[in-house]
Amino acid sequence: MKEKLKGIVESAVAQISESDGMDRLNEIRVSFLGKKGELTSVLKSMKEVAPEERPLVGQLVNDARAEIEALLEGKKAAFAKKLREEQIRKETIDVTLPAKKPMMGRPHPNTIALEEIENIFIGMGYEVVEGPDVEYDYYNFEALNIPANHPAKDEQDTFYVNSNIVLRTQTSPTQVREMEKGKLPIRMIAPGRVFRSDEVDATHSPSFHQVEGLVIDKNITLADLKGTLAEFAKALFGEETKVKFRPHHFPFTEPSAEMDVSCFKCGGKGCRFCKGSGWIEILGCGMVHPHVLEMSGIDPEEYTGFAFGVGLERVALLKYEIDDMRLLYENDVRFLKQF
Ligand code: 2U9
Repeated sequence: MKEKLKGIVESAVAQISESDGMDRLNEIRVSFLGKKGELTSVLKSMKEVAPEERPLVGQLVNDARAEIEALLEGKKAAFAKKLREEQIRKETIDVTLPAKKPMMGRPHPNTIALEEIENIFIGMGYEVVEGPDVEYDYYNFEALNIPANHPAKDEQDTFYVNSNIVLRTQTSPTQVREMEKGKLPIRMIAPGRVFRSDEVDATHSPSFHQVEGLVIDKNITLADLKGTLAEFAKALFGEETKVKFRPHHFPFTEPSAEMDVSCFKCGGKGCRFCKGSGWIEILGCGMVHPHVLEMSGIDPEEYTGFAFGVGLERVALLKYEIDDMRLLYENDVRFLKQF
């Protein structure tokens, strides 16, 4: 029996040392220590052993089992170590390889256009003032001479929070708040988001941006308005840019006008870009209505002023030759990374 056990252990030692992986090791475990394994069958044949020898044989079988188990465990640990070493070798990072370039953010075309406009006016001594997006009806309409029955006040055009509060439809309320402070003269621009209940298409959006301007001082005339806006157009579209003013109507300015710039693509000859006319409409403007000055506590006999408003998206679309306003809001990286 002793010899038989010795033979079993030797065979186990040989097989374990030759094993090539965990699967083979498990097969060996089953074949020696499993229910039908070689060592188990020795225990089963105990009844053939003389009773006085059984404790000794039992001990020998246990020793053999312990030895085989220890060998199996040792080999298992060796395999695990080898596996881990291979994994570490595979996962080693070559720090000398060039790094993956991170995606860099860049200014949105609206932001580029806004900064350009702001810098032009800052250069002329204007202050940049911001105001709230949510406004009282008074500041958005009444103080700007827009009467209760004006179509702009219709719910189809304006988002109402309640009967008294709106999402501003223009940035003019910022100027009204500035006038109310009573610190004159005023030379300011008011950039910001505005809201109108419009359907989305290539040229409309329910939320867009404006830059409005306001100058109030003694002896401000239409000549100041024209000179200032002509300089603005040259700075924005190039020194050779010409401007022309067409009479218009706004409730808050009198007289009012729209300003066109000569087409910066064809120089005014007429092309696809300016739809053959040689001119491109760029902004609205006018002399501040005396009633608007009065309502904010400014004496129209002593002070006069001019104001203007330009759509920021319109400038961005023109300057960067973008043909659909929706591109400015979709934030598709493939579009944005071109600027
Ligand atoms: C005060 C008095 C007058 C601001 C003005 C315009 C003309 C104008 C449009 C440009 C394109 C709106 O975004 S747009 O559709 N704006 O044409 N805005 S004068 O006049 C003011 C503002 C404040 C106290």
